[in-house]
Amino acid sequence: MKIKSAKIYHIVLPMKFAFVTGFGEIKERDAVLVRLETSDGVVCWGESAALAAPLYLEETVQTCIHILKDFLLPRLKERDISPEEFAQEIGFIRGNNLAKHGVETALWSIKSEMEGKSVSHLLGGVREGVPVGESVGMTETVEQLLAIVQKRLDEGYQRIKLKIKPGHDFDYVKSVRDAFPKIQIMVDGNSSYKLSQIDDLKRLDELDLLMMEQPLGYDDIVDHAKLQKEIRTPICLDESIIHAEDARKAIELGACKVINVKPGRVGGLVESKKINELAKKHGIRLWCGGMLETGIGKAYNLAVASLSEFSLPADIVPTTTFFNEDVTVPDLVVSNKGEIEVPKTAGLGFEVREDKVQKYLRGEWTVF
Ligand code: OSB
Ligand code: MG
Repeated sequence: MKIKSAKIYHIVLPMKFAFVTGFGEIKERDAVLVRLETSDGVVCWGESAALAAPLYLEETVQTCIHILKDFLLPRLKERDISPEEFAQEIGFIRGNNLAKHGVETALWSIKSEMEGKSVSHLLGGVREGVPVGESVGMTETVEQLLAIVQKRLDEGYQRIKLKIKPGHDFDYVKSVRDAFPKIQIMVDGNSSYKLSQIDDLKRLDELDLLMMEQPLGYDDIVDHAKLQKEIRTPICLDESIIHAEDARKAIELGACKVINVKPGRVGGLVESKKINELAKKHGIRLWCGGMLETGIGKAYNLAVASLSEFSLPADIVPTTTFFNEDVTVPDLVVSNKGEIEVPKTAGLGFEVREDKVQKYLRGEWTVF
């Protein structure tokens, strides 16, 4: 097997509604897709889940395209290379984790097709179904919020994540807690607070929250450790964990009790697996986050979420929650147990509809 062609597609999927967070709004979802084809005619896809603007991580759609086109994909030409070898080989390239993930994921599909085993199986996944929750963006009114939460609970989601920011927290979250006294609720601050606002965060302790995700600086672990000493609610880190070494340091410092592993943010499945090992050793709980990926990115997220320490509900939702249409079929389904099935077949586990890629296309590049 040799890789004989590498292409990049930039697509834009319209969203059903704006997703409002502490870092800003997402009104339409850009996606950067990687398509590799081997000498045996196997076609595999990966996704770099960058946003259009550097609001959540510093990478953007354009930086991803640049790194993919000029640094990562040219290395694959006429090569027979495993995802593990690739991850090792590009270790010298600093940052740009979302771009790296786009290539590594496509290589996992190739490996999976070659060996006839699912990506979850290759990673050592232990779960057939992944418990899932839903991330609810900020709404203008409490009535709108309660209606969405009710709808999501009816759809079977196991926990509700509420986006918060200073001035838009306690009353907002309390209204959901009062309306639904028994459900699992967590909050995500997306780095919109400072330690000096600790009193606002302490107040949330009385709402019996499952966890509080990344309230402080996007590159901070020191202040999160100080905060964790002052609050009962477990802190979950998202933005500040960009590789396994960060996770080790955060755990040592007591900066979190939970980690949201987004395979893209940590630069791939190899790194996600390292965090799984670390969490097992230190008794930290994990769950798989999401970045409003297309079905391509979600398929790999499901494989990661099947690893042993990913016991908490994942932010993995059917496409129809946020979008009208996706580039993959069939859509994910939330079972009556509140779980989404992990793909069991070799490859991505979903069909990529190239006609849909064309329908939403903004740009395409043939690297070789
Ligand atoms: O902080 O978890 C986040 C989406 C884009 C960027 C950051 C975040 C999110 C989400 C979406 O919360 C969760 C999902 O993909 O379902
Ligand atoms: Mg988050």
